[in-house]
Amino acid sequence: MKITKKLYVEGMSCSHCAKSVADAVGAIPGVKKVDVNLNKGLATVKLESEIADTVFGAAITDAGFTLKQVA
Ligand SMILES: [Cu+2]
Repeated sequence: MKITKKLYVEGMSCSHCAKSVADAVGAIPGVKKVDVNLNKGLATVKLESEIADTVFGAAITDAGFTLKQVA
């Protein structure tokens, strides 16, 4: 099973922020791949299984950013 989700993240202002988000989201078990687009404030994740939005939200909050929306 392959799942792709788009995480809209608020607060990223530079490449270091983007890397922090990529690392935080990438560390969640079940996340296969993360691509962060800084300009769009978007992290595209590929998952091996379903992960609750709240799990992404917690990881992103811990990294110092805000998850606005999941699509
Ligand atoms: Cu930054």
